[in-house]
Amino acid sequence: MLDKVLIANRGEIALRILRACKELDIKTVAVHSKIDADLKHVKLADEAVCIGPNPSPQSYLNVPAIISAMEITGAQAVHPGYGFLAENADFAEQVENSGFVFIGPTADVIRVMGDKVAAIRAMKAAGVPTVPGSDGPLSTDPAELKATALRIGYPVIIKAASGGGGRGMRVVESEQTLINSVAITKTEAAAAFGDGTVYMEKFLQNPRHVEVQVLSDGQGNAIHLGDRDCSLQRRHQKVIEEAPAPGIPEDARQAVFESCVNACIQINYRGAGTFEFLYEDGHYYFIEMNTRVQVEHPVSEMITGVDIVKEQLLIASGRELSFTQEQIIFRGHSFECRINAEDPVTFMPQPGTINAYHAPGGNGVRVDSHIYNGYRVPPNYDSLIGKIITYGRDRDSALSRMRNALDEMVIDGIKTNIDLHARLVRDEAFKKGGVNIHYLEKKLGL
Ligand code: MV4
Repeated sequence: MLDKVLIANRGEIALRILRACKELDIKTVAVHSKIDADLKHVKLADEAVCIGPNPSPQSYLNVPAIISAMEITGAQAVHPGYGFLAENADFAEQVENSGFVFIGPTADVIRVMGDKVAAIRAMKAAGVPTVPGSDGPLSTDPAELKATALRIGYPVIIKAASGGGGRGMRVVESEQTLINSVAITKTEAAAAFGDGTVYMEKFLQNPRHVEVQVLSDGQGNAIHLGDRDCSLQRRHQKVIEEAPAPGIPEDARQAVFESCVNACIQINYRGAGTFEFLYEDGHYYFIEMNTRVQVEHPVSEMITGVDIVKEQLLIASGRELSFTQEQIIFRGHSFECRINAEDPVTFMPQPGTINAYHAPGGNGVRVDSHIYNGYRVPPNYDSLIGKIITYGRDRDSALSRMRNALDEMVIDGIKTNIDLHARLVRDEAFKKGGVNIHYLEKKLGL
């Protein structure tokens, strides 16, 4: 078993990782920027090291400082959380080359998944359903581009191979704008990612975002923890997630779960991972794989009873998976509302001091948050300050617990999106389930 883990993150996920380490009797090292010295997990960790000034490039993205902190404290492994260095293959490689354990997949698997063209190729080869597309990088030959788009059928979408998460994409409605759109997307991708490689897919007009959580030990064992629906989003920022994804025929779900598990075994995947799909008209289309723990992992934990972060630590310790697929029992329904420190009208981040905080509670209510009375939300990082997660034996009871939890929660001193959530959980279409990725932006009039 690992004996000391360095947590290379901040906020609620750093606290989540600290709690999992403590349950497993693993010692913890918190690393933090100057302004983050008062973070809850920093206070609770066995050791804490300030790794640099507030801007994340100089602290949470500062690879030499993090590896030095591992050396100084004698940590054996690093948990990257999400964001920051979590999907940086070069970081994973440097960690391993320095003789430490990166809690996640191998650097080469992270690299493959970071290249969307390579990721789609690998998944298609492993039997995961993909979007009809160019099946590789686009050439610059106009005739070839036109032929590819005609074969796929308009509208098509041009995506940057190094993009992902909504960055570096352009929809093309007809041949008229095709050549120009490819050229612009290539130029933008080269500037943004240092890689102008682009590919083409059929553009799906009204899909849902459905993702599959997997755990794989890199020793030939892989399981899935079912799916999550993350369609309720604004500008590629998820707002509410739920598990399981509602209203999908059971045979189609089970088939896609099986394809994800098979793919994990085929690529010898190690750790927790997420297969992202677009789901439209009864069909799944793989778009990306995330090689990290995700913000919304708790909803999968609630319906399976599996502690995903603990499993990450056990896998990194060299253990085989604690569960077989047959031992995973799916039960009930779970929602997660992401609580952000943001202006309710402009959605701009709203840093400031929390002068009163009352967390909701009761049966089936979980709050993952690092905030406390007097905590100052710094202006330097993401505006996520916590998550309310509810569980119920069915979707309606999980949702009614969420309505109560949102009404109970008080955060004074800063603006938050709690009122937006309170409205969304009362929205008739949302209550029915299965809204698509455009629903929230349309509702907000964007
Ligand atoms: C798409 C798509 C429609 N068709 N690909 C956006 C984020 C990135 N992960 C992929 N994205 C999309 N890819 C095809 N072929 C629509 C989106 C998309 C989207 C996807 C998931 C969640 C929210 C979204 C919002 C806008 C567009």
